[in-house]
Amino acid sequence: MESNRTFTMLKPDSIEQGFMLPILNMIQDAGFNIIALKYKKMTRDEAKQFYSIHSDKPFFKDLIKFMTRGPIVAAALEKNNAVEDFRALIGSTDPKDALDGTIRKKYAKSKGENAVHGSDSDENAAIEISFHFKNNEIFS
Ligand code: IDP
Ligand code: MG
Repeated sequence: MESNRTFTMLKPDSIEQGFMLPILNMIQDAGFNIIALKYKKMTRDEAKQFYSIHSDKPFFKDLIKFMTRGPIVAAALEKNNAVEDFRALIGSTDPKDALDGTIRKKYAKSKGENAVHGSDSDENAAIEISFHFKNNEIFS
């Protein structure tokens, strides 16, 4: 069911620092099933479209530059209450505000370079999963 799915990206800062596998382990240990997985570099157009909701924000240009400077890991995740539970696992946008034990507390450097993405609603999870994966790339 779509409401049991969320979407994540391990951002370029995570990959550059060798945190790909530790973060994927944290995600699995928290009970999420990885049902789709892709290692890729986003084009500028893809990043602009993915983050289009933020296009009028002052940090948009930096965000696009950051998200396209190296590869990301994109994943679709399945778990009961996936969206909410995954937002709890990653912690606040700014790692300074993130709780102990969260991915961003452990691995993020700043509010901009904050290690991971997590969908903020079931509706956006579905949009973001289909942005990155075709149906035959998802193994539920
Ligand atoms: P979220 O990733 O916790 O949902 P959003 O507000 O949706 O946070 O912002 C999307 C992404 O844009 C953040 O994860 C972060 O990389 C970047 N961002 C958000 N706010 C700021 C800011 O104030 N300065 C720099 N980058 C920001
Ligand atoms: Mg967001």
